[in-house]
Amino acid sequence: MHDQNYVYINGKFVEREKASVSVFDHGLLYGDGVFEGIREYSGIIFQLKEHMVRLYNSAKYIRLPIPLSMEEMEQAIISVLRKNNLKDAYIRVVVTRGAGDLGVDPKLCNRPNIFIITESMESVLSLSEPKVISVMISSYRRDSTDATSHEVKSLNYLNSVLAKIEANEMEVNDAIMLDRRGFVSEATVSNVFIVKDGSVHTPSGASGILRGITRGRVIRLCEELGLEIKERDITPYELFTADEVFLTGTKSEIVSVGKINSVVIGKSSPGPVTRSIYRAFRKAVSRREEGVPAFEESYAYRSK
Ligand code: PXG
Repeated sequence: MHDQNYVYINGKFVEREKASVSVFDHGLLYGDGVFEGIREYSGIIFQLKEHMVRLYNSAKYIRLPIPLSMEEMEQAIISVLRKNNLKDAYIRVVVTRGAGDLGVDPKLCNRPNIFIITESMESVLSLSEPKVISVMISSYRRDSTDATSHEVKSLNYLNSVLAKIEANEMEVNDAIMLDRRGFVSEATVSNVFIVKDGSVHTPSGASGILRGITRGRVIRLCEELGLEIKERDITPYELFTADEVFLTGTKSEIVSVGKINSVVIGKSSPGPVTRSIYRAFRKAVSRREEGVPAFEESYAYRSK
């Protein structure tokens, strides 16, 4: 960890240990807010524009007006990476409803809080092969699209936290949740892909997934690699009998699933299609055109 790490809070840099918000913040009291998890690889903020669009759409859905323009938010992210001199980092952008009273009504919260936390993070993509993990099917169903939908990247993550606790109790790495209908949805903080007979399949928005930025990039990579890719409903049977299963997410990047419950997936993990997607993703992450550079002068943050 960087020994002088600053957090951006509402336009100011605050030392990590001193960074705090009110106990009356509805983000804390009710999970009322939105966030993004973003990666910077070799000074390039990977898919920054896509993350910004998702953040502002999440905020729109929960009727939370963000008091910064998208451009100002990008500049704020760049400023804190520069301040902490981080070239390979994980970036957490959080916008909460702000302080109100103890009631649930957000009307009394008139000043959203914006904070940006950055940490140095090495990529697992330095490994030549994807990591292999074991997962379980969670007994918790994914929140549906007409409930606290994970299409919104909100601070309301209890559904994932409970599934993760269950995975910890069962001594596996993660849990895959099914949607209300019984189709495969997603893992706690990553999207699911299966490979069958050389083609790639991933659940669609109908199963209440967060439309992951990594998922989106992997779908395009499949197209670039000439692989057939389909977004559709996937049954637990198809998951267990797939040739390969892998998960995608900003933090975990691409990981291969070797076992679900006690069932071994495919012939070997990681399988050949997962490996080729992983290799292509590895090449993509630090390409200049895949994101926004944090350390080029034209993007310099001008503090007032
Ligand atoms: N589904 C959910 C529910 C998520 O929270 C993803 C999929 C993957 O999306 P991206 O855009 O990252 O490809 C996420 C990712 C973590 C962490 O520790 C990740 C997320 C949220 C909180 C923590 O990896 N979101």
